[in-house]
Amino acid sequence: MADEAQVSQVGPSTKDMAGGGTFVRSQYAFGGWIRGSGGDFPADPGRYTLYVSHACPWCHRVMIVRSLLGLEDFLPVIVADPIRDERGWAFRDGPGHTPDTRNGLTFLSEAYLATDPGFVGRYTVPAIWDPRSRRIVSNRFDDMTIMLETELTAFHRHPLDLYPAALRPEIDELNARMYRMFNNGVYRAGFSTTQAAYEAAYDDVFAMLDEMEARLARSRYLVGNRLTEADVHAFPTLVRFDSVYATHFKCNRRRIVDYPNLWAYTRDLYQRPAFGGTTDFDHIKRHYYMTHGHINPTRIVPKGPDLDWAAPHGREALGSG
Ligand SMILES: N[C@@H](CCC(=O)N[C@@H](CS)C(=O)NCC(=O)O)C(=O)O
Repeated sequence: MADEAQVSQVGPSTKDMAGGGTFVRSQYAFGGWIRGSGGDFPADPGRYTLYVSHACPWCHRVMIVRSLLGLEDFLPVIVADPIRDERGWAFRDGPGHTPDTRNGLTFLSEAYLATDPGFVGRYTVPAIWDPRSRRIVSNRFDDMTIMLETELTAFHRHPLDLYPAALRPEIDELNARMYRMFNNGVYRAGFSTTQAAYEAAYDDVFAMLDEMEARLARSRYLVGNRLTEADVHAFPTLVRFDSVYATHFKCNRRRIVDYPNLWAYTRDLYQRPAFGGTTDFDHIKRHYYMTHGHINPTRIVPKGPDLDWAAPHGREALGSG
């Protein structure tokens, strides 16, 4: 547990809000790619460090893909303390996190300011750091999974095509909609400062969940009845939903356990090491409930819910492994 005295309560600042009380996620600063051959950032195993928080759903996607493809040795990880104060993400000892034993950073801000001394945005995870050029390669979470899947095939220890060429248009279309309505929709609901902005986000979240529930009645996976980038995008928000978003972000029309197909689908994925093994409910719950003091000023972390993640999901009958 972090030293509570030094923790302030951090939420979105006015620069994150558009007119009408709507939360707008900040834009990416660094969009470099580690390339299979050539380029500024060559594919050198063990050279780069991936900085993550286990609380963060965008980091979770990268962690899932890294594990599914067996890229752990290629891309070592340092995990931040889930409690973030106004200095941003920090690397120190605590349950499930450590000091930065690879590059010696105390705060993620040091990497941002080394890359661009004039940087004035938010210091966000996930971020990939190159110690050789002392630059952040990328903090674009949506690029990162595609980069691991398509540029680093020579290093995949578990060959698996999560982004098949024939399915890319459908995956890209669904992912863009899921991002707007669901993955970022829960944040728009939770960080809204007007009733109207909150209700518009809430309606988007549940419209998207209804659509996903209908798709998953017919098919084990979201696209092409095989595991793809679309499932990797959906899972981090689904797995956090009942523990955090339904309460903390007021997305309370239904819980995931109330949707038979979505709940079984989320368990189906959770029961695989790349999904369940990268999910840390302690970091997730302490981060949201203790870092957003404008939403939860007491910083009390709910004990529940009790969810049976090991219950049989019964989805094998829908086909594809
Ligand atoms: N890098 C992405 C966003 C990733 C992101 O928002 N990460 C959150 C954690 S889930 C973060 O690091 N926030 C730090 C902050 O807001 O100060 C972007 O720029 O849109």
